Amino acid sequence: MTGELSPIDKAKFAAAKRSVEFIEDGMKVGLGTGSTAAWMVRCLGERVRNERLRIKGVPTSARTAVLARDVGISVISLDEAKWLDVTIDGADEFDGAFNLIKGGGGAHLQEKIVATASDRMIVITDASKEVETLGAFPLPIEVIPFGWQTSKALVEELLISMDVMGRETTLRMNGDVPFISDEGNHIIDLHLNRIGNARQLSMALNQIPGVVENGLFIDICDTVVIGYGDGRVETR
Ligand code: ABF
Repeated sequence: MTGELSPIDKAKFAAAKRSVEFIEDGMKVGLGTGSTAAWMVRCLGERVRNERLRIKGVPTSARTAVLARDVGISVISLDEAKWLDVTIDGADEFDGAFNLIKGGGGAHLQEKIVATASDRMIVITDASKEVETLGAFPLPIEVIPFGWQTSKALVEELLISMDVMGRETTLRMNGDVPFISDEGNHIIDLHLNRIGNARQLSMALNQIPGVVENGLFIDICDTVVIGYGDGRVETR
């Protein structure tokens, strides 16, 4: 399944492989998005095929849904599942309290809905994503296309009023056109450098008209599985 992998991919694979050991027969599982989560879906598919596990997967993006079906995982919607035993997903940054920045792949809206509807959330990651304070990775916010420039201006005003260090905001592009999420929205990336009070910022951002969801996951993740380039894995 792995062929010749770079150290970073070996680390992601190691974390992904370990994380699927948490899955038991009959579970309903949230399936994350991104390259680490894609390894997890492949590893889980292997267990489903080899052990005939009867699990149901709820994907957090169209691309994860395609991969999950390809590897033999039975896919249902969140509304069919209603509540999940566990969600396993990647992240862009995590801190010592397991708060996260997600959304570098533009899927944080579905990812947050699915993770929040789960008994537990396991994050799978390589060690480079651990930070003292969140914010070096640009914080994505998903905004509806209608009036997005007004929403962006309101976000900039908020950043000034909250005295956040970095205040640059950029519309995420896909080549020459704005990136469009699975929900048909745009993404604005906030280049903040350091987020002093992530909980407060998350709540304030979601109050702005047009903002659908931001990429801060506060008190949602309870377990982090960290992979290393030499194949070691640490679970916290
Ligand atoms: C998803 O994939 C995102 O929320 C996060 O942005 C990204 C992590 O990417 P990767 O696993 O490819 O490093 O989990």
